[in-house]
Amino acid sequence: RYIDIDESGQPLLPELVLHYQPIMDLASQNITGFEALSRWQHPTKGFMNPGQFIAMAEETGLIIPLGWWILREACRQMRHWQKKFPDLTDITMSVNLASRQFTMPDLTSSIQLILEETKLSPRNLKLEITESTIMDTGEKVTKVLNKLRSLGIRLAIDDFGTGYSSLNYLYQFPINTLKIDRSFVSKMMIYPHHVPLNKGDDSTEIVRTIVDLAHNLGMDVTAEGVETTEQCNYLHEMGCEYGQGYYFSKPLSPDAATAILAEMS
Ligand code: G
Ligand code: G
Ligand code: MN
Ligand code: NA
Repeated sequence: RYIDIDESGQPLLPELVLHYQPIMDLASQNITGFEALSRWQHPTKGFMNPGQFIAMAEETGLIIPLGWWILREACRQMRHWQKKFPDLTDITMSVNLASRQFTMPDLTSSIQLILEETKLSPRNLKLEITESTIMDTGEKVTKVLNKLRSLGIRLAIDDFGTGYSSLNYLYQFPINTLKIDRSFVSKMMIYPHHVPLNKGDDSTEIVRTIVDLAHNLGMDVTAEGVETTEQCNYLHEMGCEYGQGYYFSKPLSPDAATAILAEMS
């Protein structure tokens, strides 16, 4: 079996749950998708931050079975929502792929099995791979990305702007979306409300440059960490297509996300 979990489909860690953060179309203000984010409610230690336990799971190798469970659960949830709300044909589920998952030799066949098992169409799945994972993977990265795209899955580069992208590579990659890291979004000094003290304090031109770069390479853009109306409007004016952040919604429990979808349809 490709996933090391018991037959009931329960995760290795019963306290692991997925929450779902809406990703909004900045023009229509509709939900275009969700990002699945892992949450670990430890029975005695309380809430554990995914930044910590994902890094630990990467070190120990546990990320492999855990990552497959996360992917399958997110696909299952999206398929469930599509059955419940038949209008949701274009909505996408974004799932983070850890570096160790991305470099697995059976990556594409395992993903294909999960899609077949959950009956989710590949066009409704978007994999988020960080800029550093993509740039650190070496020669075979283009082949892996092309294979994933040929299945019909969509691809996003996560945390864009924090790593060191080679533009020579970037333009060859079959990427659909650049996700601008939230550190750049939060440091946009938007006139006339914020006047930067020093030139380096204002990331507005970095954000504009990333948006233009993405469009010139045929990619669309999602801004992370949108927290204010001003950021939302300004990003939309710059041509950024999608936004995600506390301004729209925090990551939601499955029930809370279901309630929002019910309201929409
Ligand atoms: O949800 P939160 O902002 O606390 O997440 C912190 C970090 O953990 C983010 O970088 C996010 O991408 C990562 N993360 C959350 N869930 C997952 C997951 O299911 N898989 C992987 N690989 N990373 C995740
Ligand atoms: O690295 P990644 O993009 O996967 O991280 C997503 C993380 O960002 C999640 O842990 C989520 O909780 C967090 N997040 C989502 N929206 C916001 C926001 O508006 N502000 C801040 N500070 N964090 C956010
Ligand atoms: Mn992400
Ligand atoms: Na990010």
